[in-house]
Amino acid sequence: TSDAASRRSGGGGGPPTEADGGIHAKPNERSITVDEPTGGLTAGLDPVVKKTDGTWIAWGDGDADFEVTDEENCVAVPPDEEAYTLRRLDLSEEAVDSYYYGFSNRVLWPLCHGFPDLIADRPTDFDWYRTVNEQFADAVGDHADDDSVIWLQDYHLALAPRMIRDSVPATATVAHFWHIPWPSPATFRHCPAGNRILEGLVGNDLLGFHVGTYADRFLNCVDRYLSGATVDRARRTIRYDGGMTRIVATPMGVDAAAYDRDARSASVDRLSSLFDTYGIPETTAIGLGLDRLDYTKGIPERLLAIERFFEQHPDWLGAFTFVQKATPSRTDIEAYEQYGEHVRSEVTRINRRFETADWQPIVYTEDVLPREDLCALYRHADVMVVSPLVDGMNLVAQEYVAASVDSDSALLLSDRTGAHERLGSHALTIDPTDTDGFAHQLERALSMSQYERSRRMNTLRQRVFNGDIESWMDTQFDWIRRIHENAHETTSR
Ligand code: GDG
Repeated sequence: TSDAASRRSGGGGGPPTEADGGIHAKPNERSITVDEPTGGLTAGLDPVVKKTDGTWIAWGDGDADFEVTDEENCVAVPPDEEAYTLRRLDLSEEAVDSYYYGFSNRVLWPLCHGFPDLIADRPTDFDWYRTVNEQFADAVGDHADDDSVIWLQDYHLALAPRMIRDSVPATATVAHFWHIPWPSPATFRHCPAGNRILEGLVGNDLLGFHVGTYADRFLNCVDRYLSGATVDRARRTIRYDGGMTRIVATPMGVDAAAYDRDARSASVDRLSSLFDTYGIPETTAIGLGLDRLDYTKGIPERLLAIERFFEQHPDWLGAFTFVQKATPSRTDIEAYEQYGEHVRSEVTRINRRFETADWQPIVYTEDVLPREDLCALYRHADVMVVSPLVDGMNLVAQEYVAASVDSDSALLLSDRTGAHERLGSHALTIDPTDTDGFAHQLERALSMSQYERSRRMNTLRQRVFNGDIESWMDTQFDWIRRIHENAHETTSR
């Protein structure tokens, strides 16, 4: 980790709600317990912030279920280590509806994932988005000094960087990581208040994306839509209003060593009881899907491919079971509610078509699995199917590889994920909308020789271990350190 700054403040837009997963501090007698997060952002960042001894600022819905330790609504977490300070911004129901379920997830999420038809721009949502970004900027101001590094996360905070930049000392560094894709200029055109979003983001000293394509699309959007900005594509820098923003592509990894360790210690008993609970016959080959119920994740397309696979290869009936774990998410938004209904009805339809008295082709659950069970399933699954229509990175693919300690399984990976840039050449690539090609790759994965499976998996494992969460964090903080030192040198001259 970096020692660039003596004090770090993180701005986390990711909400600590059940929907996306998060850090839940709960009363347990007089102590606090911290649940495992189930959203990619929080799952990835929790270990990072633990190492920085900083302040994590995140919003809550005003229903804090833990006692705050001071007037700034701060609490030390995790309680046994006190590794960082969590500061909660309590938002009203109306603010949550407009800021989170509104502009963040009815506008920016569909826009950035290339679903402009799903954009629903309700009248006051942008105003609330701006107000909550201001609240974050103010809270950062309470903790920042001239040596601070402020690290913002994700699309919930696009306006805050400029607000922070204008209010903290010039030597403080403002960095941001955008966890989802960035759209092409043709799609970005649909963004309400698009100018304000771009202007907000170029308030950062550093802006990171998972892959070069998103970084380049951002530069193209700024070049096209933000007048007064000077874009240097070769250096990936933007000059605007006297400041400079560096754009970088730094793919996020997972805590590979921890998944490896937990998969090795996953007991056979644990797996058996999991199979018992869900009625999975122990003798069948297992396929696994693990996603939030989100229209970007390609779950219905996956189910169609599984149906096609059984149609074309009836010898696998009763010999292959697909386990789909789906986490309901953002259910206040109609598109998500409808998506969930569609997925459930497709599972029922396909099961009715093929099931027998003692076997179901698709075992579907929305239960949150404890990490031990997740690692046991990752290790045991013969094929992991990661088939989003578009996904910024996708951590599940990398977790699966890290947990595949026996190197005897295969990964089917959509070419529309950030993860594909790193893992594509040794995973089995799929176009999620090509049902026949998808079904073919599934059959190929299941009938592949042990030699080829382990050759591919060993290479995947090397890549995931080499680009783990720690190396992602080191790369981010190397950039931050450079920018931070440069700012200090410039002001002391
Ligand atoms: C966003 C971007 C990007 C899921 N179910 C359970 C569980 N999980 C954990 C997984 C994984 C995480 O949730 C999901 O992460 P993803 O990366 O797959 O997806 P998003 O939530 O969409 O994340 C994505 C990410 O941010 C990081 O930048 O990769 O592109 O969309 O960690 O393991 N964990 C447990 N039980 C479950 O039932 N314990």
